[in-house]
Amino acid sequence: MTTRTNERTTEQWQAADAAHFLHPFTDFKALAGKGSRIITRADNIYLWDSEGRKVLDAMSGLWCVNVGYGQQALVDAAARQMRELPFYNAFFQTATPPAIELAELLAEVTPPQFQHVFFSGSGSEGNDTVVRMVRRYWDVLGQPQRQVVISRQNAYHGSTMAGASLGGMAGMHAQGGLPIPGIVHIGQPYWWEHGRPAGLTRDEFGLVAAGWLEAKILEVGPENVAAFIGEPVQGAGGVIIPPATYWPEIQRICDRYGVLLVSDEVICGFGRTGHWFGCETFGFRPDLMTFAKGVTSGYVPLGGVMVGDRIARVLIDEGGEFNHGYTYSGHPVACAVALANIRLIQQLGLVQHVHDDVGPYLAEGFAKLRDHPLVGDAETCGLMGALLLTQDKALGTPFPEAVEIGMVCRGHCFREGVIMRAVGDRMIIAPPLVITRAQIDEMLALIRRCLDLTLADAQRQGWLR
Ligand code: PXG
Repeated sequence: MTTRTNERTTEQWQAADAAHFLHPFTDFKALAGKGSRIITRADNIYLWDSEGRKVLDAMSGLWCVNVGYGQQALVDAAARQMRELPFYNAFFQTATPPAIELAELLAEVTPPQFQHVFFSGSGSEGNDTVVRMVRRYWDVLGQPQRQVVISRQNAYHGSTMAGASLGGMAGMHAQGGLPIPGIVHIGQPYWWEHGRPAGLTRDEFGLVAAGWLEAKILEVGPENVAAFIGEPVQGAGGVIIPPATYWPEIQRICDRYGVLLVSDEVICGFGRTGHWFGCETFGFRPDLMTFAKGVTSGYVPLGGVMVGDRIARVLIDEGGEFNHGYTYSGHPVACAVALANIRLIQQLGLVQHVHDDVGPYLAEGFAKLRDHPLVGDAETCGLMGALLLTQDKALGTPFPEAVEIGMVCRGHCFREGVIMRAVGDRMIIAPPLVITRAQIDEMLALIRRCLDLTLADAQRQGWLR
């Protein structure tokens, strides 16, 4: 196979990278001093870097390569569509076959209230569409003052102005004068942060955390609240899996005040949690669903919003022109790849594979990591998992922030050939859905080895209690 690996040396790639490429969420100067790792090819659940080192990708790229790397059906779909019709827009009363067929297939695989889709190029753009759409909905219904969208601290909804505002990342809000007006936040349903210190069981805490939504609706005034948005499981926030009581109570509160419910399924969608969509795993019925990532398994960019009947009927029957859209809304190549990807998920039975086989198998393996001296908690939902690293396992004491224990562990992962993300003191994974039991064993052995190396560092540095 010809690859780009040998076109330049690693040093040459790194020098050109440092000279010209500003990476997302990166300290530019620090990276330029250190040099990027250059990833040159991939197959199945493995990556190779420019030094020829093999790495097990336990993060599916960036939570997106659900069908794994190297799927020929997706490559063929892109090549065929590029030859036949690489681009045409959907603005001026036109459409292309792949976009129509994908809309039809999405209506089939999503929950029954979804019969319509609005396409974007990414998850961030999808969430911008959500804000425009919920405000438009209330406007058409003669309640233009219903503008406020309620979100949560430590949520991630993207990096555009609306996406970053909806998100609850303090570091993002600190740059660029965010959030924009009309977006407010409540606490996250993270038991370790709020529930455990208050002496609540997880299920008790789920109801308390959902109650924060009701309190915020009453504070803002129900007549001013357009929607509530949340990720079924917070991904970038550190795989925060809410108590089972949380989402049904959120649903009840939204219903009570007529507030629209938006599920951001950018990470949880397309099989990640063991159902097609996270809202099915947690038992709620959203009015809108944002998607991206897994819709194409990341092979090409595509995002969008599934529009539930409650909203679609108003916008279609009474809305007139909706002044919103992107050049790449319904991009034919992206839609062709998404079609091939979703059909492959169906053919391989990947949702069932996660639900019945590798999801429970990962849960079992993760539970065994609880015996490790550094691991205070180990949780999974489908093929998402998080290990909480604690200083004192018995007491669940966190490490002081200055220790940056997650970054220490991530460094070991990098060197040992497994990609995990560190979010504070949570080590998280979301491997491709095609992963096998044997590969889960391989991944867990690598993770345990990295935990051991981190423990040795902690003992040497006197970080343990
Ligand atoms: N919603 C959710 C729930 C996401 O996870 C977006 C929206 C934005 O999608 P786009 O396609 O605009 O990036 C995301 C993206 C991380 C990380 O560090 C997570 C994301 C993006 C970048 C980094 O875990 N999720």
